Amino acid sequence: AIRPFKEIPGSWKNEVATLYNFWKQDGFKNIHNIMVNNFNTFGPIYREKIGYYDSVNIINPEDAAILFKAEGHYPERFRVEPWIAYRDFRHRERGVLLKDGEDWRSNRVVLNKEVIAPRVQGNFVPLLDEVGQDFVARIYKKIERSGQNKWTVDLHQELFKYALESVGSVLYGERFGLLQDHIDPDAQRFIDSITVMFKTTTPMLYIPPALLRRLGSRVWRDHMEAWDVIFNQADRCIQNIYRQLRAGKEDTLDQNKYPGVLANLLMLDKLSIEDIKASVTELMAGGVDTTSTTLLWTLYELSRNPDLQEELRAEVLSAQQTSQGDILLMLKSLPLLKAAIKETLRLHPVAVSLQRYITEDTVMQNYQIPAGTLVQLGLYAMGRNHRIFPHPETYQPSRWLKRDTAYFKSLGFGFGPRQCLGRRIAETEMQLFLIHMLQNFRIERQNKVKVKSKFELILVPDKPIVLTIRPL
Ligand code: HEM
Ligand code: 2DC
Repeated sequence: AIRPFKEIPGSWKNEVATLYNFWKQDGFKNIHNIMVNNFNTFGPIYREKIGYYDSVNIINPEDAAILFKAEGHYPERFRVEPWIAYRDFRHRERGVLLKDGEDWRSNRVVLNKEVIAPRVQGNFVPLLDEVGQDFVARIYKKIERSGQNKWTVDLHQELFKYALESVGSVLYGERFGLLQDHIDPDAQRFIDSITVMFKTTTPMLYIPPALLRRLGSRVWRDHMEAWDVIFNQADRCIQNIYRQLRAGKEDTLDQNKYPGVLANLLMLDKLSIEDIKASVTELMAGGVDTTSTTLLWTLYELSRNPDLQEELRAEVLSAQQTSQGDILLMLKSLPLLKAAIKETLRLHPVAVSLQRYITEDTVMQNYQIPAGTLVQLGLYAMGRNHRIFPHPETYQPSRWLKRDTAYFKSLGFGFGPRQCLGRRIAETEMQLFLIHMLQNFRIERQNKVKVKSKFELILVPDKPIVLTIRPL
């Protein structure tokens, strides 16, 4: 018989104890480990209540499939209240990230065509490839300056710049020039503010932002200030393109040159200016820490697995030979490289979980779950579960190349119509980065320190990753 909702295991009956345990386990930085522990304690389904956050948690791919079948026509994920509060407070429009219902759908449909449809990749590739080349040139320069024929470095700031340069080039069809010697201080402030924005979100996940605002709390003020910097910088970039378009600047209107996502959206004239600005700002902000962190983790794994690094290099070099300079074609013949990115996201997902408010009564693990319930798939826990991924601790991209093994297991970008809007940009940008790095450098580790994840809204390395880069 199907068991009732209220019998789902978990500590949800004791909210005070949950909050206390949470605090004791250094909960805010540790959500991913707490979820792993909970699945170990309660099994593949458990219910949890923290503050106003009440969710059912699942871990199995089969249950993920059920979850996404019950997401409805307007899928909604967990609402990050401080992000919504900022926009309400400043009277700014929400972009697709925070919109819901028909408003979300109609915006998302238009954006999909410009940002994630398969045919747009051809537009992105030349731009992103150029950024990749510039990154390599910058590294050669650093190596030269070191005088040691190598460069030992924590690359995270460099990768932030690479990521912002990449997403900027695609959105605006222009280069910021962040990979030159002197970086624009406004761009640096933008980068720093995104990190602050993410970091200050976590303590507010379980406390109403309005309350914190009334208390004049530090974390709310820092959060507001970070969003202000993000929106103002994005506004400047958007205004710049908008003016160029209105002035009929030839370069922007040149039929043979891809003008960028923003110019296309403006010319298409299907969304209001405010809607376009809101979503382009989200794309710009969403495009920095996500891909850079994933790339840093990938380099970390390649430095720990030198044989695999050589195997990937061989794949890249042979794809280069056969494609004869046609990069779009080359990208189609790199199965192991693409599997490596999947493997990185398995062990080091950006999002600790995927969530949906289910729209119909559903059964999972033989429990009845009513419509309206927030169901979370523990993405980090799933990636490290030995029943789902044999030898989960080993970094092994080839596991993704076997047939019939990926059913609802590769979910790093989410799933369905509400999946990551930046996915195509992110994947292309990361593939090109790795191609250029493998073509030019050997990545070596500096020490054997094991780096773990910490939760700062997105999952990031808990300590610096220092690597040595050598020319081949
Ligand atoms: C949403 C992951 C890069 C913009 C999401 C979601 C995930 C995710 C898991 C939620 C999906 C769902 O609920 O099903 C990632 C990962 C990235 C990445 C792993 C890189 C490795 C980017 C980039 C951008 C971006 C580069 C912008 C250019 C967005 C936006 C949404 C989103 C706007 C909200 C979409 C909506 O609600 O309709 N991302 N992301 N992401 N991401 Fe990404
Ligand atoms: C954080 O419990 C943990 O892609 C919460 O590019 C549940 C939750 C809800 C939404 C998730 C968030 C988590 C992690 C960061 C995500 C976000 C949706 C989009 C966002 C996954 C798992 C992200 C990083 C976007 C951010 C764009 C923004 C900067 C404009």
